[in-house]
Amino acid sequence: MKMSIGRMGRQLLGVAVAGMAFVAAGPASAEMGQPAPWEHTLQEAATPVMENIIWFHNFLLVLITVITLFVLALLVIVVVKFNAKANPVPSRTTHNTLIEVAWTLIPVLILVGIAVPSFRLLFLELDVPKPDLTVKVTGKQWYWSYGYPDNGKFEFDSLLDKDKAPRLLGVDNEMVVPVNKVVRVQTTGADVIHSFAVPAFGIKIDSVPGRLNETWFKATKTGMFYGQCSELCGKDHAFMPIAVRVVSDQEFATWVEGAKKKFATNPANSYASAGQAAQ
Ligand SMILES: [Cu+2]
Repeated sequence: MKMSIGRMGRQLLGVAVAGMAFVAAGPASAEMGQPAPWEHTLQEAATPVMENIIWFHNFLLVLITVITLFVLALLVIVVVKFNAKANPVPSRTTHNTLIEVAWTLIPVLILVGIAVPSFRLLFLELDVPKPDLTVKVTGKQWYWSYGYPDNGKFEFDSLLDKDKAPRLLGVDNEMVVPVNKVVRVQTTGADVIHSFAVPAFGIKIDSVPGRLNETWFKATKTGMFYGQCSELCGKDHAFMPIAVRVVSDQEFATWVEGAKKKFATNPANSYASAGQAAQ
């Protein structure tokens, strides 16, 4: 099979153009809160924290690009202008006070410029605002359990549903939270270390046995948001997705009422019903 260079070039160009069109269309056609084909950016933000993470990411990307291009330009100048052929008699200069002060001070200023927004973001992530509700998330081999201590103390398990879309992300019982409310997530591990992560919310926190870790999110958009266990926890680590459904206040109240009844027979809830009976 012989192919002329010109024809092969045209075909390659066609493939490249089609590929680029696909990349451009990918994220636009993708649903929020889940990965998309050909995705090359971060998932669209659904919380103020994630908006800040995306801003910081883009800020650093511009900064390192400019620095890398600057260093590359210096290298090219040195290679072209000062090689033995172009510059047979080298200069004997060893010190230049101005340039030495500059190459010390400018990097310091750049680092301070990175540190300020970096620490601001860290405080935003780690300083939990006054929560509207708490969800206790327990990582287990290999599924998640969600408890609602503020809304009737029920708890339920959330397992992968193989027949549910999106593939390997759909679950039988989703975690449900109200929109525009500060949700405090308290997480622990029942057996080994797991990690609770939802990219669109900008959260990822280890679920460690014998320890209660805390994070928070305030989802500003309704819909389904997916994440995965992000700490290698055993053979089914890849099959314990996190599915969060963000709904209106009213829908949340309705769901709580239904969930209290639906999960009443869950053995994990015996402590809650015992507590209620005593009251
Ligand atoms: Cu896990």
